[in-house]
Amino acid sequence: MTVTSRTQVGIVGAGPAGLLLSHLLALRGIDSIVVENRSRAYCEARQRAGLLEAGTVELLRTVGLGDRMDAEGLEHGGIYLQFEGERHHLDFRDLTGGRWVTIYAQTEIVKDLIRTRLAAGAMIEFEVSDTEVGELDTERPVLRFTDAGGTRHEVVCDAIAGCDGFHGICRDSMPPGLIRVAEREYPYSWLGILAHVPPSTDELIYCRHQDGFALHTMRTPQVSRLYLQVPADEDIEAWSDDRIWAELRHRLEVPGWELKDGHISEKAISPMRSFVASPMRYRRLFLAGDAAHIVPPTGAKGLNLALADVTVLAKALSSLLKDGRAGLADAYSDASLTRVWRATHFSWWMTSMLHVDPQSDQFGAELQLAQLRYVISSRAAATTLAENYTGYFPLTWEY
Ligand code: RFL
Ligand code: PHB
Repeated sequence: MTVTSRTQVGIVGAGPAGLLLSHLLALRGIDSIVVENRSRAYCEARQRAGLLEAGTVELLRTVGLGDRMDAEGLEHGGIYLQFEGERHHLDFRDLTGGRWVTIYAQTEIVKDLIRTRLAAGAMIEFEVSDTEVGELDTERPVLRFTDAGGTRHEVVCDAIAGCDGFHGICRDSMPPGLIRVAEREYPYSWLGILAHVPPSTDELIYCRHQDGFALHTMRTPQVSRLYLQVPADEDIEAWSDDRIWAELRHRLEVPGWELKDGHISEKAISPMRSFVASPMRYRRLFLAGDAAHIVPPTGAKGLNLALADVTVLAKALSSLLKDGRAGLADAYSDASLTRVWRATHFSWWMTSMLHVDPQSDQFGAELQLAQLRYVISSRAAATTLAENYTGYFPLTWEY
Protein backbone atom coordinates (compact mmCIF):
# COMPACT_ATOMS: atom_id res chain seq x y z
CA MET A 1 0.00 0.00 0.00
CA THR A 2 1.23 3.51 -0.83
CA VAL A 3 0.18 6.49 1.29
CA THR A 4 -0.24 9.64 -0.80
CA SER A 5 0.11 13.14 0.68
CA ARG A 6 0.77 16.71 -0.38
CA THR A 7 3.29 19.34 0.67
CA GLN A 8 4.81 22.43 -0.90
CA VAL A 9 8.51 21.48 -0.85
CA GLY A 10 9.94 17.97 -0.62
CA ILE A 11 13.47 18.03 0.79
CA VAL A 12 15.81 15.06 0.38
CA GLY A 13 18.50 14.95 3.09
CA ALA A 14 18.67 16.12 6.71
CA GLY A 15 22.18 17.51 6.55
CA PRO A 16 22.77 21.20 7.25
CA ALA A 17 21.42 22.24 3.82
CA GLY A 18 18.13 20.34 3.97
CA LEU A 19 17.42 21.22 7.60
CA LEU A 20 18.16 24.93 7.22
CA LEU A 21 16.06 25.07 4.05
CA SER A 22 13.06 23.61 5.86
CA HIS A 23 13.54 26.18 8.66
CA LEU A 24 13.85 29.15 6.27
CA LEU A 25 10.82 28.01 4.28
CA ALA A 26 8.79 27.71 7.50
CA LEU A 27 9.75 31.30 8.40
CA ARG A 28 8.18 32.29 5.07
CA GLY A 29 5.07 30.22 5.73
CA ILE A 30 5.94 27.36 3.36
CA ASP A 31 5.38 23.71 4.32
CA SER A 32 7.96 21.05 3.66
CA ILE A 33 8.88 17.48 4.48
CA VAL A 34 12.47 16.33 5.01
CA VAL A 35 13.38 12.69 4.29
CA GLU A 36 16.68 11.25 5.49
CA ASN A 37 18.04 7.76 5.07
CA ARG A 38 20.15 7.81 8.25
CA SER A 39 19.01 7.89 11.89
CA ARG A 40 18.73 11.12 13.87
CA ALA A 41 21.59 9.95 16.13
CA TYR A 42 23.83 9.31 13.12
CA CYS A 43 23.12 12.74 11.60
CA GLU A 44 23.85 14.43 14.93
CA ALA A 45 27.15 12.61 15.47
CA ARG A 46 28.70 12.64 11.98
CA GLN A 47 32.02 14.52 12.34
CA ARG A 48 32.50 17.05 9.60
CA ALA A 49 33.08 20.77 9.38
CA GLY A 50 33.82 23.19 12.15
CA LEU A 51 34.38 26.62 10.75
CA LEU A 52 31.73 29.24 9.98
CA GLU A 53 32.20 32.44 8.01
CA ALA A 54 30.98 35.62 9.68
CA GLY A 55 28.09 35.85 7.20
CA THR A 56 26.96 32.32 8.07
CA VAL A 57 27.05 33.19 11.79
CA GLU A 58 25.02 36.34 11.21
CA LEU A 59 22.48 34.45 9.12
CA LEU A 60 22.02 31.78 11.82
CA ARG A 61 21.52 34.54 14.42
CA THR A 62 18.98 36.39 12.27
CA VAL A 63 16.86 33.28 11.79
CA GLY A 64 16.74 32.37 15.48
CA LEU A 65 19.45 29.69 15.53
CA GLY A 66 22.18 31.67 17.29
CA ASP A 67 21.69 31.08 21.03
CA ARG A 68 23.90 28.05 21.62
CA MET A 69 26.34 29.10 18.88
CA ASP A 70 26.80 32.48 20.62
CA ALA A 71 27.29 30.81 24.00
CA GLU A 72 29.61 28.00 22.88
CA GLY A 73 31.17 29.09 19.56
CA LEU A 74 34.78 30.27 19.53
CA GLU A 75 35.40 33.49 17.62
CA HIS A 76 38.75 33.62 15.78
CA GLY A 77 40.28 36.75 14.27
CA GLY A 78 42.96 35.00 12.22
CA ILE A 79 44.96 31.86 11.50
CA TYR A 80 48.57 30.72 11.63
CA LEU A 81 50.35 29.71 8.44
CA GLN A 82 53.37 27.50 9.08
CA PHE A 83 56.08 26.47 6.62
CA GLU A 84 59.85 25.92 6.63
CA GLY A 85 59.62 25.40 10.40
CA GLU A 86 58.24 28.90 11.13
CA ARG A 87 54.77 29.95 12.21
CA HIS A 88 53.28 33.23 10.97
CA HIS A 89 50.07 34.90 12.10
CA LEU A 90 47.53 36.36 9.68
CA ASP A 91 45.26 38.89 11.39
CA PHE A 92 41.93 38.81 9.53
CA ARG A 93 40.40 41.67 11.50
CA ASP A 94 43.25 43.96 10.53
CA LEU A 95 43.38 42.75 6.92
CA THR A 96 39.65 42.86 6.19
CA GLY A 97 38.39 45.74 8.30
CA GLY A 98 37.09 43.64 11.17
CA ARG A 99 35.97 40.30 9.73
CA TRP A 100 36.31 37.06 11.71
CA VAL A 101 35.25 33.38 11.70
CA THR A 102 33.67 31.12 14.32
CA ILE A 103 34.42 27.57 15.36
CA TYR A 104 31.10 25.84 15.98
CA ALA A 105 30.84 22.24 14.86
CA GLN A 106 28.51 21.09 12.11
CA THR A 107 27.25 18.42 14.53
CA GLU A 108 26.01 21.21 16.82
CA ILE A 109 24.31 23.13 13.98
CA VAL A 110 22.56 19.93 12.93
CA LYS A 111 21.43 19.29 16.54
CA ASP A 112 20.15 22.88 16.88
CA LEU A 113 18.27 22.61 13.58
CA ILE A 114 16.68 19.23 14.28
CA ARG A 115 15.54 20.34 17.74
CA THR A 116 14.13 23.63 16.42
CA ARG A 117 12.31 21.99 13.52
CA LEU A 118 10.80 19.20 15.58
CA ALA A 119 9.69 21.69 18.26
CA ALA A 120 7.89 23.61 15.50
CA GLY A 121 6.05 20.43 14.49
CA ALA A 122 8.01 19.88 11.27
CA MET A 123 7.94 16.61 9.35
CA ILE A 124 11.39 14.98 9.36
CA GLU A 125 11.35 11.30 8.42
CA PHE A 126 14.58 9.57 9.48
CA GLU A 127 15.72 6.12 8.37
CA VAL A 128 13.82 6.13 5.09
CA SER A 129 14.82 3.88 2.20
CA ASP A 130 14.37 3.72 -1.58
CA THR A 131 14.05 7.50 -1.99
CA GLU A 132 13.02 8.51 -5.51
CA VAL A 133 12.03 11.73 -7.22
CA GLY A 134 9.73 11.64 -10.26
CA GLU A 135 7.29 13.52 -12.48
CA LEU A 136 10.05 16.08 -12.95
CA ASP A 137 8.64 17.34 -16.24
CA THR A 138 5.52 18.59 -14.49
CA GLU A 139 4.73 21.36 -11.99
CA ARG A 140 3.94 18.67 -9.39
CA PRO A 141 7.11 16.65 -8.86
CA VAL A 142 6.72 13.62 -6.62
CA LEU A 143 8.91 12.42 -3.75
CA ARG A 144 8.69 8.70 -2.98
CA PHE A 145 10.20 6.86 -0.03
CA THR A 146 9.66 3.97 2.34
CA ASP A 147 9.46 5.00 6.00
CA ALA A 148 11.22 3.29 8.91
CA GLY A 149 8.13 1.13 9.52
CA GLY A 150 8.10 -0.15 5.92
CA THR A 151 5.21 1.96 4.53
CA ARG A 152 5.71 3.38 1.04
CA HIS A 153 4.88 7.09 0.64
CA GLU A 154 4.24 9.31 -2.34
CA VAL A 155 4.35 13.04 -1.60
CA VAL A 156 3.09 15.37 -4.31
CA CYS A 157 5.12 18.62 -4.13
CA ASP A 158 5.31 22.02 -5.81
CA ALA A 159 9.13 21.76 -5.80
CA ILE A 160 11.81 19.33 -4.63
CA ALA A 161 15.17 20.27 -3.11
CA GLY A 162 17.98 17.75 -3.53
CA CYS A 163 20.03 18.37 -0.37
CA ASP A 164 21.20 14.76 -0.29
CA GLY A 165 24.95 15.24 -0.39
CA PHE A 166 27.54 13.97 -2.85
CA HIS A 167 26.25 10.36 -2.84
CA GLY A 168 22.56 11.30 -3.02
CA ILE A 169 20.05 10.37 -5.71
CA CYS A 170 18.74 13.77 -6.85
CA ARG A 171 21.64 14.80 -9.07
CA ASP A 172 21.41 11.54 -11.02
CA SER A 173 17.63 11.92 -11.33
CA MET A 174 18.07 14.92 -13.63
CA PRO A 175 17.55 14.12 -17.34
CA PRO A 176 20.57 12.44 -18.92
CA GLY A 177 22.92 14.89 -20.61
CA LEU A 178 21.69 17.95 -18.69
CA ILE A 179 24.38 18.10 -16.01
CA ARG A 180 27.96 19.05 -16.82
CA VAL A 181 30.57 18.10 -14.28
CA ALA A 182 33.92 19.80 -13.71
CA GLU A 183 36.10 17.96 -11.23
CA ARG A 184 39.56 17.34 -9.87
CA GLU A 185 40.78 14.54 -7.62
CA TYR A 186 43.77 15.22 -5.43
CA PRO A 187 46.48 12.56 -4.95
CA TYR A 188 46.15 12.64 -1.15
CA SER A 189 43.56 12.33 1.64
CA TRP A 190 43.02 13.75 5.14
CA LEU A 191 43.23 11.65 8.26
CA GLY A 192 41.12 13.51 10.84
CA ILE A 193 41.00 12.89 14.59
CA LEU A 194 38.85 14.16 17.43
CA ALA A 195 40.93 14.28 20.62
CA HIS A 196 39.86 14.94 24.19
CA VAL A 197 42.57 17.43 25.02
CA PRO A 198 42.50 21.24 25.18
CA PRO A 199 43.76 22.81 21.93
CA SER A 200 47.48 23.61 21.99
CA THR A 201 46.81 26.81 20.02
CA ASP A 202 44.50 29.83 20.25
CA GLU A 203 43.84 29.91 16.48
CA LEU A 204 44.00 27.33 13.69
CA ILE A 205 47.43 26.28 12.42
CA TYR A 206 47.70 25.43 8.69
CA CYS A 207 51.08 23.82 8.18
CA ARG A 208 53.01 22.88 5.05
CA HIS A 209 55.74 20.42 5.96
CA GLN A 210 57.97 18.57 3.52
CA ASP A 211 56.40 15.31 4.77
CA GLY A 212 52.86 16.60 4.21
CA PHE A 213 50.18 19.05 5.35
CA ALA A 214 48.89 19.21 8.94
CA LEU A 215 46.06 21.25 10.48
CA HIS A 216 45.39 21.93 14.13
CA THR A 217 41.80 23.02 14.69
CA MET A 218 39.41 22.60 17.61
CA ARG A 219 35.85 22.01 18.68
CA THR A 220 35.65 23.39 22.24
CA PRO A 221 38.13 24.57 24.91
CA GLN A 222 38.39 20.88 25.89
CA VAL A 223 38.32 19.14 22.51
CA SER A 224 40.86 19.38 19.69
CA ARG A 225 40.50 18.35 16.07
CA LEU A 226 43.59 17.64 13.99
CA TYR A 227 44.22 16.54 10.42
CA LEU A 228 47.18 14.98 8.61
CA GLN A 229 47.77 14.64 4.88
CA VAL A 230 48.09 10.92 4.07
CA PRO A 231 48.35 9.03 0.73
CA ALA A 232 45.09 8.87 -1.26
CA ASP A 233 44.52 5.15 -0.75
CA GLU A 234 45.77 5.02 2.84
CA ASP A 235 44.41 2.37 5.22
CA ILE A 236 43.36 3.76 8.61
CA GLU A 237 44.71 0.59 10.24
CA ALA A 238 48.21 1.82 9.38
CA TRP A 239 47.76 4.69 11.84
CA SER A 240 47.91 3.78 15.51
CA ASP A 241 47.15 6.61 17.96
CA ASP A 242 50.85 6.80 18.84
CA ARG A 243 51.86 7.10 15.20
CA ILE A 244 49.29 9.88 14.63
CA TRP A 245 50.54 11.94 17.60
CA ALA A 246 54.18 11.41 16.61
CA GLU A 247 53.51 12.56 13.04
CA LEU A 248 51.48 15.59 14.18
CA ARG A 249 54.26 16.55 16.57
CA HIS A 250 56.86 16.16 13.82
CA ARG A 251 54.99 18.24 11.22
CA LEU A 252 53.71 20.95 13.57
CA GLU A 253 56.96 21.39 15.49
CA VAL A 254 58.33 24.90 16.11
CA PRO A 255 60.84 25.84 18.79
CA GLY A 256 59.28 26.58 22.19
CA TRP A 257 55.83 25.14 21.34
CA GLU A 258 54.39 21.85 22.47
CA LEU A 259 51.50 19.77 21.15
CA LYS A 260 49.44 18.29 23.99
CA ASP A 261 48.01 14.85 23.25
CA GLY A 262 44.99 13.03 24.65
CA HIS A 263 42.43 10.31 24.09
CA ILE A 264 41.42 9.95 20.42
CA SER A 265 37.67 9.26 20.24
CA GLU A 266 37.38 9.21 16.45
CA LYS A 267 39.63 8.80 13.46
CA ALA A 268 38.72 8.64 9.78
CA ILE A 269 40.26 9.19 6.35
CA SER A 270 38.44 11.40 3.81
CA PRO A 271 39.33 11.76 0.13
CA MET A 272 39.92 15.23 -1.31
CA ARG A 273 38.10 16.36 -4.40
CA SER A 274 36.74 19.39 -6.20
CA PHE A 275 33.46 18.77 -8.05
CA VAL A 276 30.95 21.19 -9.55
CA ALA A 277 27.74 20.05 -11.28
CA SER A 278 25.83 22.57 -13.37
CA PRO A 279 23.12 23.60 -13.76
CA MET A 280 21.88 23.18 -10.19
CA ARG A 281 18.27 23.01 -11.32
CA TYR A 282 15.95 21.14 -13.65
CA ARG A 283 12.50 22.74 -13.72
CA ARG A 284 11.21 22.25 -10.16
CA LEU A 285 14.07 20.09 -8.87
CA PHE A 286 16.80 22.20 -7.25
CA LEU A 287 20.18 20.91 -6.01
CA ALA A 288 21.88 22.51 -2.99
CA GLY A 289 25.05 21.91 -0.98
CA ASP A 290 27.24 18.85 -1.46
CA ALA A 291 24.64 17.35 -3.83
CA ALA A 292 25.84 19.90 -6.40
CA HIS A 293 29.42 20.69 -5.40
CA ILE A 294 32.32 19.46 -3.28
CA VAL A 295 35.41 21.40 -2.28
CA PRO A 296 38.49 20.04 -0.52
CA PRO A 297 38.26 21.03 3.17
CA THR A 298 41.44 23.16 3.23
CA GLY A 299 39.47 26.37 2.62
CA ALA A 300 36.70 25.44 5.14
CA LYS A 301 34.03 26.33 2.58
CA GLY A 302 31.73 23.28 2.12
CA LEU A 303 29.31 23.90 4.97
CA ASN A 304 29.24 27.65 4.35
CA LEU A 305 28.42 27.09 0.67
CA ALA A 306 25.68 24.61 1.53
CA LEU A 307 24.03 27.09 3.90
CA ALA A 308 24.42 29.95 1.39
CA ASP A 309 22.77 27.87 -1.38
CA VAL A 310 19.65 27.20 0.67
CA THR A 311 19.40 30.81 1.83
CA VAL A 312 19.16 31.89 -1.81
CA LEU A 313 16.92 28.91 -2.64
CA ALA A 314 14.46 29.65 0.18
CA LYS A 315 13.88 33.15 -1.18
CA ALA A 316 13.54 31.81 -4.73
CA LEU A 317 11.01 29.15 -3.70
CA SER A 318 9.05 31.62 -1.63
CA SER A 319 8.77 34.00 -4.56
CA LEU A 320 7.83 31.13 -6.91
CA LEU A 321 5.30 29.42 -4.67
CA LYS A 322 3.73 32.38 -2.88
CA ASP A 323 3.80 35.07 -5.56
CA GLY A 324 4.01 32.98 -8.73
CA ARG A 325 7.21 34.80 -9.74
CA ALA A 326 9.86 32.61 -11.39
CA GLY A 327 12.68 35.20 -11.67
CA LEU A 328 14.65 34.18 -8.57
CA ALA A 329 14.16 30.46 -9.26
CA ASP A 330 15.44 31.01 -12.80
CA ALA A 331 18.47 32.89 -11.43
CA TYR A 332 19.22 30.38 -8.62
CA SER A 333 21.69 28.16 -10.45
CA ASP A 334 23.80 30.91 -12.02
CA ALA A 335 23.84 33.01 -8.84
CA SER A 336 24.92 30.02 -6.76
CA LEU A 337 27.55 28.88 -9.24
CA THR A 338 29.30 32.26 -9.17
CA ARG A 339 29.77 31.88 -5.41
CA VAL A 340 30.59 28.16 -5.75
CA TRP A 341 33.35 28.79 -8.29
CA ARG A 342 34.93 31.51 -6.12
CA ALA A 343 35.04 29.03 -3.23
CA THR A 344 36.22 26.27 -5.57
CA HIS A 345 39.14 28.38 -6.71
CA PHE A 346 40.04 29.42 -3.15
CA SER A 347 39.85 25.85 -1.83
CA TRP A 348 41.95 24.53 -4.73
CA TRP A 349 44.50 27.32 -4.15
CA MET A 350 44.82 26.69 -0.40
CA THR A 351 45.01 22.94 -1.04
CA SER A 352 47.67 23.16 -3.75
CA MET A 353 49.74 25.67 -1.79
CA LEU A 354 49.83 23.62 1.42
CA HIS A 355 49.93 19.92 0.46
CA VAL A 356 52.87 17.91 -0.78
CA ASP A 357 51.95 16.53 -4.19
CA PRO A 358 53.62 13.12 -4.59
CA GLN A 359 53.60 13.64 -8.38
CA SER A 360 55.34 17.01 -8.15
CA ASP A 361 59.04 17.84 -8.06
CA GLN A 362 61.46 20.42 -6.70
CA PHE A 363 60.05 23.06 -9.04
CA GLY A 364 56.53 22.53 -7.65
CA ALA A 365 57.76 22.64 -4.05
CA GLU A 366 59.67 25.88 -4.65
CA LEU A 367 56.60 27.49 -6.22
CA GLN A 368 54.55 26.59 -3.11
CA LEU A 369 57.14 28.10 -0.80
CA ALA A 370 57.42 31.23 -2.95
CA GLN A 371 53.65 31.63 -2.76
CA LEU A 372 53.57 31.11 1.02
CA ARG A 373 56.37 33.64 1.54
CA TYR A 374 54.41 36.09 -0.62
CA VAL A 375 51.21 35.57 1.42
CA ILE A 376 52.94 36.35 4.70
CA SER A 377 54.94 39.32 3.39
CA SER A 378 52.52 41.15 1.08
CA ARG A 379 49.49 42.82 2.60
CA ALA A 380 47.68 42.45 -0.74
CA ALA A 381 48.30 38.69 -0.85
CA ALA A 382 47.38 38.21 2.82
CA THR A 383 44.19 40.18 2.23
CA THR A 384 43.29 37.90 -0.68
CA LEU A 385 43.50 34.91 1.65
CA ALA A 386 41.69 36.67 4.49
CA GLU A 387 38.76 38.03 2.48
CA ASN A 388 38.12 34.63 0.90
CA TYR A 389 38.54 32.70 4.13
CA THR A 390 36.16 34.93 6.09
CA GLY A 391 33.64 34.87 3.20
CA TYR A 392 33.80 36.89 0.02
CA PHE A 393 30.10 37.07 -0.82
CA PRO A 394 27.79 38.61 1.77
CA LEU A 395 24.78 36.54 2.82
CA THR A 396 21.60 38.37 3.68
CA TRP A 397 18.22 37.25 4.88
CA GLU A 398 15.22 39.45 5.41
CA TYR A 399 11.67 38.28 6.02
P1 RFL B 1 25.46 16.41 3.84
O1 RFL B 1 25.91 16.91 5.16
O2 RFL B 1 26.23 15.33 3.18
O3 RFL B 1 23.94 15.92 4.03
C1 RFL B 1 23.26 15.17 3.05
C2 RFL B 1 22.25 14.29 3.75
O4 RFL B 1 21.49 13.57 2.78
C3 RFL B 1 21.32 12.24 3.23
N1 RFL B 1 21.01 11.38 2.07
C4 RFL B 1 19.77 10.90 1.79
N2 RFL B 1 18.61 11.03 2.42
C5 RFL B 1 17.52 10.40 1.89
N3 RFL B 1 17.59 9.64 0.76
C6 RFL B 1 18.75 9.49 0.09
N4 RFL B 1 18.81 8.76 -1.02
C7 RFL B 1 19.90 10.14 0.61
N5 RFL B 1 21.22 10.19 0.22
C8 RFL B 1 21.86 10.94 1.12
C9 RFL B 1 22.64 11.94 3.92
O5 RFL B 1 22.52 10.84 4.83
C10 RFL B 1 22.93 13.25 4.63
O6 RFL B 1 22.36 13.30 5.93
O7 RFL B 1 25.30 17.60 2.78
P2 RFL B 1 24.95 19.17 2.98
O8 RFL B 1 23.72 19.33 3.82
O9 RFL B 1 24.99 19.72 1.61
O10 RFL B 1 26.14 19.76 3.85
C11 RFL B 1 27.44 19.85 3.31
C12 RFL B 1 28.49 19.71 4.43
O11 RFL B 1 28.21 18.55 5.18
C13 RFL B 1 29.92 19.66 3.88
O12 RFL B 1 30.07 20.55 2.79
C14 RFL B 1 30.99 20.05 4.94
O13 RFL B 1 31.00 19.15 6.01
C15 RFL B 1 32.38 20.13 4.30
N6 RFL B 1 33.45 20.38 5.28
C16 RFL B 1 33.69 21.65 5.80
N7 RFL B 1 32.92 22.69 5.41
C17 RFL B 1 33.10 23.93 5.97
O14 RFL B 1 32.38 24.88 5.59
N8 RFL B 1 34.04 24.18 6.97
C18 RFL B 1 34.84 23.16 7.40
O15 RFL B 1 35.61 23.40 8.33
C19 RFL B 1 34.72 21.86 6.79
N9 RFL B 1 35.49 20.84 7.20
C20 RFL B 1 34.25 19.32 5.72
C21 RFL B 1 35.29 19.59 6.69
C22 RFL B 1 34.05 18.01 5.25
C23 RFL B 1 34.88 16.99 5.69
N10 RFL B 1 34.61 15.69 5.19
C24 RFL B 1 34.47 14.54 5.99
C25 RFL B 1 34.15 15.53 3.80
C26 RFL B 1 36.10 18.58 7.12
C27 RFL B 1 35.94 17.28 6.60
C28 RFL B 1 36.91 16.22 7.08
C1 PHB C 1 37.54 21.85 11.22
O1 PHB C 1 37.47 22.51 12.27
O2 PHB C 1 37.14 20.67 11.12
C2 PHB C 1 38.15 22.48 10.02
C3 PHB C 1 38.57 23.80 10.09
C4 PHB C 1 39.17 24.39 9.00
C5 PHB C 1 39.36 23.64 7.84
C6 PHB C 1 38.93 22.34 7.77
C7 PHB C 1 38.33 21.74 8.86
O3 PHB C 1 39.98 24.23 6.78
